[in-house]
Amino acid sequence: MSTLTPDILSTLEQQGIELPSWAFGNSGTRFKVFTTPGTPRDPFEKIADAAEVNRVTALAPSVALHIPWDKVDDYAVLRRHAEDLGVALGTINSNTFQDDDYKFGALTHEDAGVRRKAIDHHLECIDIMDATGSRDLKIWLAEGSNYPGQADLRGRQDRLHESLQEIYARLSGEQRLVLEYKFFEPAFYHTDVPDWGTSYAQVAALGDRAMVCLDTGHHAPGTNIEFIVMQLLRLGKLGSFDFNSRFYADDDLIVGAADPFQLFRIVYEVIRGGGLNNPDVAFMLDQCHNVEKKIPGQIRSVLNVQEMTARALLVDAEALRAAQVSGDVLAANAVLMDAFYTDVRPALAEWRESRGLPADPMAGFAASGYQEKIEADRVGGVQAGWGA
Ligand code: PSV
Ligand code: MN
Ligand code: MN
Repeated sequence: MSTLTPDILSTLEQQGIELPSWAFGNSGTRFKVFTTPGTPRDPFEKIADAAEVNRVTALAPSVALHIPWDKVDDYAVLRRHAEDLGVALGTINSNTFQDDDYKFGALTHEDAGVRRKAIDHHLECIDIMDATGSRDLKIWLAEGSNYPGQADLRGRQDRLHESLQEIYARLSGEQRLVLEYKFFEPAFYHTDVPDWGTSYAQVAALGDRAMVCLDTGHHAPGTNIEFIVMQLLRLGKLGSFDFNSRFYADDDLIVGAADPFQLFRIVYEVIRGGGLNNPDVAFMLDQCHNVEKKIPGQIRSVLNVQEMTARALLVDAEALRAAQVSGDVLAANAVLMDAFYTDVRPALAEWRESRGLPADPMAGFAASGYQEKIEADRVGGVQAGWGA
C-alpha cells in the first residue's frame, strides 16, 4: 500500500457514486437495441443489480430512478427493498421527452396546457421524492428547435423560468432541483439549456436549492470540462455530475474509458474546489451499456472513478503551488503528470482486501454466480427507454 497514505485511503473510503437505474435496462442506438440475458424486468430487479455493484466495491451506495420508467405502485416498498439490499434510492430524474405532446417543447412550450402537463409531471416526481427520501430532482430537457426561425428563443427562456419557478416552489426541506445542460440532441439547431451558463442563469434565478448538473458527455469536442467544474464549484452551484465518456457525441460510454486523463483532471478540480466529499455535489453515472454486460460495466465504471480519484489525491499540492508561483511551467506540469502516471491499482487491491472486499471486484462478481442466476431466472428484460 506504498503509494496511498492513510489520509488518502480515508478520503477514498467516503467516496460514493450513484448508479442510474437505466444502466441496468437494455439500451441501444436508434439502429438497434440488443437485449442482454438477465436484464431486469422491473425496478426491483434493477435495484438488486445495482446492489451487487455496491456489494463488491462498497462504492455505489445509491441508485437514481427515472420516472415513468421506474414507476411503481408503492415507493415505500421500493425504498425498503433498496434498504434491505444495503442501498438507498437517490436522485429522481424526470422525463418530458417521450410523449407526443412534447414534440415542440415541454416546460418551454407555447401552449399553456402542455406546460401545465410538464410541470405537473415534475410535481409528481417531487411527491415520489417525498416517499423515496430522495434529495435531488434532476431535470434534463430535450427541448429546442431544428431550424432558424422555428422558435422564439427568448420567449422560451422566459417560459422555462416560469415553469421552473413553479417546480422549485414545491420543493421542501433539503430537496433540491438540479438542471442539466446539453449542447445538442435531440434538437439540432438550438437547445433551450445548451450550456453551463444557461443552466447557471436559470438556477441562479430560482434560489439556493437550485444547482447545475454537469454531464461529462454534453459538451462540444475539445471543451475544457475541468474549467467548468472549477467555475461552478467556485460559484457554489455545482449540484451533481453525470459521469460517462465519449468519443464523438453523447456516447454514454463507461466513464474513464475514452479519456482517463480528462477524468483525472476533472477529479483534481473537484478536490481543489473542496468538493470530493462535499455534500453539495452528487457524483452519479449516466451511462448505457449497449453491447457489454451491464453489472460488470457499472463495476468497471465506479472502479475507474475510484482509480482516478486516488491518482488525483496523489497530486503534491505544495509542490504544484510552488512551481506555479515561480512560473516553472514544466515543473508544475510534471507534478500533475507524476500523480497521473502513478499506478495505484496494486495499492487499491490490497486496501480492498483489508476491508473484506474482493481485491478485484470484476473477478469477485464473476465468481459469485449472480450473472448466471439472473440469466436463468429472468426472461424478457426491460428496455431502458432509449432507442425505441
Ligand atoms: C440524454 O442526453 C440523457 O443522457 C441525459 O444526460 C439525462 O441525464 C439522461 O438522458 C437521463 O434522462
Ligand atoms: Mn445525463
Ligand atoms: Mn446524455
